[in-house]
Amino acid sequence: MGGFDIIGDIHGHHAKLVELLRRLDYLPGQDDGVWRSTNGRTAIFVGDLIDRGPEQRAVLETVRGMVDHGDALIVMGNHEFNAIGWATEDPGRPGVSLRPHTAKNFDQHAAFLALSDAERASWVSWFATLPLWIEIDRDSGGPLRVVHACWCSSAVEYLRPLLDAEHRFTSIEQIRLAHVPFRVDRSRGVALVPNPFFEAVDTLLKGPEVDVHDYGAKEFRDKAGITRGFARLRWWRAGETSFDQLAEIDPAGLDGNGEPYGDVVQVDLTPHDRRKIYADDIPVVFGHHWRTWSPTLKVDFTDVAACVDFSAAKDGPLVAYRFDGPGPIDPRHYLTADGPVALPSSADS
Ligand SMILES: [Mn+2]
Repeated sequence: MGGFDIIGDIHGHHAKLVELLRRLDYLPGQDDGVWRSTNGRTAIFVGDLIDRGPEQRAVLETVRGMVDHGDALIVMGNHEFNAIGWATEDPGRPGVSLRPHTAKNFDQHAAFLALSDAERASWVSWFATLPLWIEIDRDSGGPLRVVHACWCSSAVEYLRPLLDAEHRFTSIEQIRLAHVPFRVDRSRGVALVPNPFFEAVDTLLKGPEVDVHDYGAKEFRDKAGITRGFARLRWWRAGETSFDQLAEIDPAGLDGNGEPYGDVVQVDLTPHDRRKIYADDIPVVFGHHWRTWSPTLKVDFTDVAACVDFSAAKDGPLVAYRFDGPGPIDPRHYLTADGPVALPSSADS
């Protein structure tokens, strides 16, 4: 009895969600249609319900029904955060949204924008009430931490006293602050200084990045063909120290000139960037990072950290991690609609 089923980034793929819920022994209520566990378990969604996939409304209705009836918890993903910014006028700049309505931002958000204005407004006001992280203590079946992209203790502790007791934004002003990378430091005249509120929210919802130039590494092209000088950091890979192991750059991809990238430089992370690597012993489950099924030790999970985003937005499976209390992360607790992980060692025995 009890326990938590932590479900990865859905991105509008309702068919995958329904298949996975059935595999997890959840069934829709005969009276209300709300999906709930037949074993007394609780689902936890890591965010990114929307964008990309074909069934935005169905995903939102299924998940919200579960959350409203106490059958699921959810944290905010960067796509929910971006939806809030797209739809919210900057209080200081009438007519201008917090998130710019650029072509690139439109393309990323197009599937959700296909819903009517009134419907979107209703979903966006729900998004604004979602917590930025969840902590479950030992008495409630933990310890367990859930966050969309990255658990960074300094970011969490910076935000904790500013957010409400459930780690949610408290005002439009906070949502505005979370969109402003720099602020004016009046004590220094017109100097623009980094805004720590933006940085903390950005780290939790989008993950930390490293500047490739700090390591003498080449810029690279991402999946969308955009040249990037900052690489996502595989912050969960505790014990690794080298840039090539920790920076998310595909050696089989292209560099900034469109040439094959080749080997990524092997040089130790700077002390500044090393502080972004998870060093706690409390289990953390997260999404966002477009892993490739099936889960691999030290690549997709460690003893204390488990990613559940295996690219359901594209061709990958929607994945759950079944958390049953203390103990190291166990790959046999990963599950897709097709079943549990096929482990080479257990297949032989
Ligand atoms: Mn994400």
